[in-house]
Amino acid sequence: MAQQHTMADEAARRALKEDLAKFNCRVHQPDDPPLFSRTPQSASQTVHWRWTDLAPLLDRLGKQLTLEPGGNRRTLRLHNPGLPYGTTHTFWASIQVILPGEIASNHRHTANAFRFIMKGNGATTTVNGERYAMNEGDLVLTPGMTWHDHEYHGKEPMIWLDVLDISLMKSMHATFFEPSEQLQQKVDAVPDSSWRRYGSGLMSPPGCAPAGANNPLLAYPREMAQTALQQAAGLEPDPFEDVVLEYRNPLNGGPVMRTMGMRLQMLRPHTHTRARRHTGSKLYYVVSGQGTTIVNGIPYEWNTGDFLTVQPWAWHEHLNRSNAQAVLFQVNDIPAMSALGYFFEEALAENGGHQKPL
Ligand code: GTQ
Ligand code: FE2
Repeated sequence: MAQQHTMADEAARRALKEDLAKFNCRVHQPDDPPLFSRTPQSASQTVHWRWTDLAPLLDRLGKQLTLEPGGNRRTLRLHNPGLPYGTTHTFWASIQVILPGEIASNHRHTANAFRFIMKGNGATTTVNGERYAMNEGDLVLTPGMTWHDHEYHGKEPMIWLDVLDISLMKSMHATFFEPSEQLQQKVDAVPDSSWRRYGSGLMSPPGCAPAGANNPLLAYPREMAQTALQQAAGLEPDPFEDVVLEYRNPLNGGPVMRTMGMRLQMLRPHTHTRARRHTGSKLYYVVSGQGTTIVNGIPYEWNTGDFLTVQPWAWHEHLNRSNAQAVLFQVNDIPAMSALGYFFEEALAENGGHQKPL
């Protein structure tokens, strides 16, 4: 009886299919994949890019690709083979190569972007009239729809990590891109005013800190970040990330961008963190040192300059078996996932069972 019922229902669904199509309607078909999965099933893969592979490729990009005014930047994109595009389902990470004397022309776009300087010193970026230095280890922001251009007058090629929330922007069908008539913007009379107001992180001028405002701070220099991380090393360690700090909006303590979060993390010698999994994606860049990240049971042995992206909802834990500190820079999409109510995390209990919620 029940089986007859099912067969009749399946036949009815098939019969409906054609009639409904005329009206741009559908019903679930017996051979359609299930609407939901019990837990996240991501096509995005865990991917490890080694510095030893990237370095010669970047060298080749620098020698063979030209930087055209008004055109694309000279970038090596970290592509996730499980996805049609992007490093993860929300962001793109690329390594930009800029040569002495070059200018990356002024433009703006809806995608939020930031740069973490990998190698070299002496470039500058101008963001809505404010000019900031780009030196190794610095983080500089280009929030969505701000005008930006970059300039470099050093001796050696310079490289930095660019991360943009392009996949998220595309899935939201909100792409705008505007090139500028001018190669570069005019720099303000006070070229770094938001740094002068908010850069200390401790204090800011009275009356200019409206609660909930967008992050006015555009530059997070290496020196201050490293000092903060060393200070944090005196705290009780985080069980999942060891010593970890988040770059913050000085006005409200929130993440520095609306869609992406950035962290600096230190794995002290001989540490082994607990395993955790969460929705959303992240990418690690190894600033210094070496270690291992175990993702769903597979060990990824990383070294200075490597990148690792972790598949959403994959168990992962970190090890540093060496005698030296390892420092990781991390970008994640937790702010976007949280804002939408899609952020979930789970810890692996000491006894191996799942413990939730965190
Ligand atoms: O430097 O403005 O990697 O617009 C991709 C798009 C960098 C940039 C990228 C961009 C930029
Ligand atoms: Fe850009």
